[in-house]
Amino acid sequence: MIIGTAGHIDHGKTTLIHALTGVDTDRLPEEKRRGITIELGFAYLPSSDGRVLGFVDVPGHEKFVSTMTAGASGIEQAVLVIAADDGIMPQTREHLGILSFMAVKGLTIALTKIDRVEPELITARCLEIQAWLAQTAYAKAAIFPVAAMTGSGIPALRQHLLALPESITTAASQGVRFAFDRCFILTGQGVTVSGLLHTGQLQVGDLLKLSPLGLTVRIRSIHAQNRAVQTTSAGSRCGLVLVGVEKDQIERGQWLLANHLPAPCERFDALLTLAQDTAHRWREGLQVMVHHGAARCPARLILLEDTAWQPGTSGLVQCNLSEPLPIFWHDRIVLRDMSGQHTLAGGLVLDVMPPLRGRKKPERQAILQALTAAQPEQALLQLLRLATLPLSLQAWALQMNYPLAHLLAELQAQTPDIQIMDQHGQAWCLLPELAVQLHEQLQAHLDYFHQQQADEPGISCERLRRMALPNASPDLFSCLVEYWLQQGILVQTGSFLHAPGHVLSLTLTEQQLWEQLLPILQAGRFDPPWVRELAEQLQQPESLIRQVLCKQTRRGEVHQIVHDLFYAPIAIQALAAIVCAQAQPLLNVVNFRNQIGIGRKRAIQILEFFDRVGLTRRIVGEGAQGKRRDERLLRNPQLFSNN
Ligand SMILES: Nc1nc2c(ncn2[C@@H]2O[C@H](COP(=O)(O)OP(=O)(O)OP(=O)(O)O)[C@@H](O)[C@H]2O)c(=O)[nH]1
Ligand SMILES: [Mg+2]
Repeated sequence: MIIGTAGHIDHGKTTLIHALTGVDTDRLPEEKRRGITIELGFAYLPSSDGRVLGFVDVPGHEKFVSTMTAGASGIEQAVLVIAADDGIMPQTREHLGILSFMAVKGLTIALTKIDRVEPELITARCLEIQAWLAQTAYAKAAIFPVAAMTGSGIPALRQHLLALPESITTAASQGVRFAFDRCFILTGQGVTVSGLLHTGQLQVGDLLKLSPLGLTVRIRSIHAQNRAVQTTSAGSRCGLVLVGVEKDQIERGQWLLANHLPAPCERFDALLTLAQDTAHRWREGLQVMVHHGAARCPARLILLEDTAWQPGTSGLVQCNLSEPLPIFWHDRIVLRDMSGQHTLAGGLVLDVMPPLRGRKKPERQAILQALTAAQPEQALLQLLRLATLPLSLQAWALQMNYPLAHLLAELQAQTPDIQIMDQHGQAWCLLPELAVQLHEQLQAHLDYFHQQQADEPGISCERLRRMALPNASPDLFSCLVEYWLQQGILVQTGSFLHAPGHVLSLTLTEQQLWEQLLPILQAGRFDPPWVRELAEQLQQPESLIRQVLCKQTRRGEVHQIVHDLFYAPIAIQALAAIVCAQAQPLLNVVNFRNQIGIGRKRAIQILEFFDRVGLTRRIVGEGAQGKRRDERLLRNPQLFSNN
């Protein structure tokens, strides 16, 4: 377990860590000369049961609050150091605020330098500290009066820290997120970074993504507490020697991420809690410095709520970062002013893919409120209750950094009637109420369409989407169509979608004529007669022949190649099979014509028909030796295979 420190300058953090562990964490010459901590320091305390406590020493100087913030990121427990002679000072307050913004769970108070004050003052300080803590989230924090120089009180504090319980998390099953605060060249080894593994498990040889750069790096070796190890898991601090990156490409504040995790984001919505003592005026467009892990980035704020924005209150905002950061759902951020003098607020990240439109609408605020739920499945369940469209579980699993299977299992355990539509691993999910509502919506639009266009056999998928559910993405809609087809709510004939009861029927005369036409077209195979020839052969008006064939085209019974030229399905299937066999993956027009044995002009007309319906796509351009290229690429080989 890692324990952070906090506290005003010179209150004795470094001396206390030395007394607890025997390690002097102020190792830089400048730190020695000035007698203050500038960079983060680390020390380890092994316990008799084999566990190791890691301490992060942070600077107390007001100029280095951002370094302290980096040190407080991702830790569970902290020791707030308060010198008995000084008492509560400005950075005591500011650091405690940062610990609570970072959601550090447990706090212990070390009242140091008690050798410098009278015993009455120690009691008075304890009372003073208790009264102050009572107004914060750490009212129950234990206070240990100590003198680091003499060792008085140190054993009791050490024992208390070693006995702190480690919380049980699911972090090990999540994707790797490793934040580093130091990078250097380790002699004889190479580029090395050291930091905290927030989630996941690391193993020598793993390939990770360096974020936000996007480079892939390999872990050559892992070093924890001065020895090489093969693996390490969430919650531990370690050093990693990397392959595949130069020293000048890495800097403190970057992350190493599991390869499947999403790209960094530039915009996110968050719930802010304003610092107790901030006098800042909160307004739309306010520029602030966002601290995330060991990274800092300027951002512009959009206030999503009409609240008072008073000290200590909370409100929803959108942060627009000047550079992308690898932020995830429920990450903690700290907001400071641009000059780096004041801590303004802390934030809980709610959505790293906020919609561009309607960001201040009440519906959106309800969604963000739902996303404040502590557990991912609780948040998703509430989102499902608010949803007007199926939810992409895949997208949420990524921004929450939870395994999809884990989320799915939790959701199904809580709501057994949840419906999952799985297409290409997308896993869209919805509650039965929404399924009914979407079905009604679909039916109303289909009924209206069939009423208005009684002569049409149905509607294309894209047109139906724009009509019935314009807010659904084409991917989601095609998944819904699949689902409705399976349920028999919707029927597909050729490329047309229609209501189950809808049939475009022929009159008796038309039906009789069709029964004569089909065998002629089938016999014509790759070169069937034109409408004019059919009219002559059957002694019928051309207009009637055309009318029947057009109607049957719409019903998917025959295919129209060009005006007045129709092919029987059997011929089209045979032609499509030739196309599929020849396209490797490109199809050459000349070869196609030679094989079917008809004129070049007709061969092209047939291929243009296949382009139109989506079997092939035409590719024109400059070929080898300056020859003009005219070829086809196969797009959807299944199109005519099961008709
Ligand atoms: N008498 C006495 N002096 C102490 C005690 N703890 C620390 N000091 C002295 O206080 C001074 C500051 O101690 P540090 O441990 O460097 O304080 P710090 O909190 O780490 O300071 P920064 O890192 O700069 O914020 C040093 O001169 C220490 O010797 C203590 O318990 N008793
Ligand atoms: Mg120090």
